[in-house]
Amino acid sequence: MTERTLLIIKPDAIQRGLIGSIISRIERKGLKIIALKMMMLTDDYVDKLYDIHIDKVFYPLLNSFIISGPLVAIAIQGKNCVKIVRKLAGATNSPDAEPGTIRGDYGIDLTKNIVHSSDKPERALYELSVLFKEEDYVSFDLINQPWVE
Ligand code: FUP
Repeated sequence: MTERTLLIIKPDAIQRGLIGSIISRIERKGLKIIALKMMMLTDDYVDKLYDIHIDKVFYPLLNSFIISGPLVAIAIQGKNCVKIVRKLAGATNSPDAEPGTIRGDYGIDLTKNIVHSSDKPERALYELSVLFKEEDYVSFDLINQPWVE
């Protein structure tokens, strides 16, 4: 199967009206969005999404931030999309993120860092499975970009 990844527009970015700006960067890059939804997560979902961080000292702060408001979850499909979306997002710690990246342009904080993006293809499939069902994915061709799978 072609690679898929998850991008989450986090509650801080929603509050600041950045949904459109972030989605337009994905489109401008030429990536293919195959599912998209706005949702409020409960504790259980955040525990699943961030299972690898559940025992870390920063986890309670991260969890309460993620449930503090709505977020937008976006499934993206295409060759190398995990790496490409990570590059677009920029470094996790916003002050370290390069200008031109999403966090470099919009973020100043580590926890409230605007977006989440999966770091590996296998991890992406797991994270996507927490938020999407298989039938949520739309199958279509980008007719102006026949090279996008
Ligand atoms: P990333 O791979 O970019 O999602 O980053 P990490 O897996 O390292 O961290 C997951 C989330 O935890 C990040 F969005 C930021 C947050 N975090 C903190 O809030 N405090 C920390 O000390 C480390 C990470």
